Amino acid sequence: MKFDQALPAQLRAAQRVVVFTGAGVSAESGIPTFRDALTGLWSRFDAARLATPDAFIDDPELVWGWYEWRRMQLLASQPNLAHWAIAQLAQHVPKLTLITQNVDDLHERAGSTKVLHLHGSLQQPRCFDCNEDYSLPDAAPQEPAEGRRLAPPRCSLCGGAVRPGVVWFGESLPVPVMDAAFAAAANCDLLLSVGTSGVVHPAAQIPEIALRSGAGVVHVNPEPKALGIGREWVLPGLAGQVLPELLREAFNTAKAGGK
Ligand code: BV8
Ligand code: ZN
Repeated sequence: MKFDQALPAQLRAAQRVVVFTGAGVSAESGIPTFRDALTGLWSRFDAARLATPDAFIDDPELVWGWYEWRRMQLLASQPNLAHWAIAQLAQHVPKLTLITQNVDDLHERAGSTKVLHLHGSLQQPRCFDCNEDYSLPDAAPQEPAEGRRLAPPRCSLCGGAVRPGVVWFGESLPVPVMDAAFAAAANCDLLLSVGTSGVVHPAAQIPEIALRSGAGVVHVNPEPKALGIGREWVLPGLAGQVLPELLREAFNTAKAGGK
């Protein structure tokens, strides 16, 4: 891919870089995105119905089974070249803040640290009633026998049902994480928005916050959508191809990470 020459220079000169990722950054690891028409969870399940507190109250076994199935998929997947490139970028810029909407741990497994998880994580289940943390067994969850149903474990403190440690629709994002993410977006020189459809709020406001504070924003997506405000670059393509190439152009890096 040929980049507009100003972009690698902008990345080299940037003092404070934010990388903001969505489900698309994990797509090349085999994790279906929410809205991908072919494989997206949205089409296979009614994710909007399952990713809510009411669905869990209604049918805890269906919801817990779905999340354990997703966690099992995650245990069987690896970070892809996009995750490795983002972890490598942190070595080349003075300050990098990584904000993700994803509930997987692929950024951490590629070496990124202090990841701001706006929508929580599959790795941190807790009691639905008293919020007591629950530590997951090391072994992969068994594929639920009849399709996706699985009884959630019970809380050791109060006996309540254990729920996934994610932010469901209608639930507030963790305020300290959201504040840190919004502040980083408002104070950066350059924001890379990677693999997000920009549909879910309030996370979707992050690229606009960066643009309105004078930062440049780079959209990396096979179907990129510019916001039409301020300095934007639109890089149509897969994150696992575009990001390593951008780093090579900007910092003359070798192929990042991976086996
Ligand atoms: C809240 C955890 C208030 C669960 C998730 C304002 C306007 C409109 C609606 C609202 C609004 N404010 C609030 C709402 C309601 C709602 C909302 O946004 N609804 C949407 C659907 C309209 N928001 C909420 O409910 C939020 N809470 O506002 O609470 C409040 C305040 C105080 C007190 C109480 C309440 C909570 C939202 C969090 C929901 N939880 N995840 C789970 O994972 O099961 S969101 C879920 O969607 C995932 O986290 C996912 O990451 C996220 C966003 O989607 P994307 O990441 O963008 O993924 P998507 O599939 O959409 O797109 C993938 C993209 O990748 C595509 O563009 C594709 O082209 C691209 N791609 C594909 N392959 C690649 C690629 N890109 C690069 N490389 C590739 N290889
Ligand atoms: Zn409890």
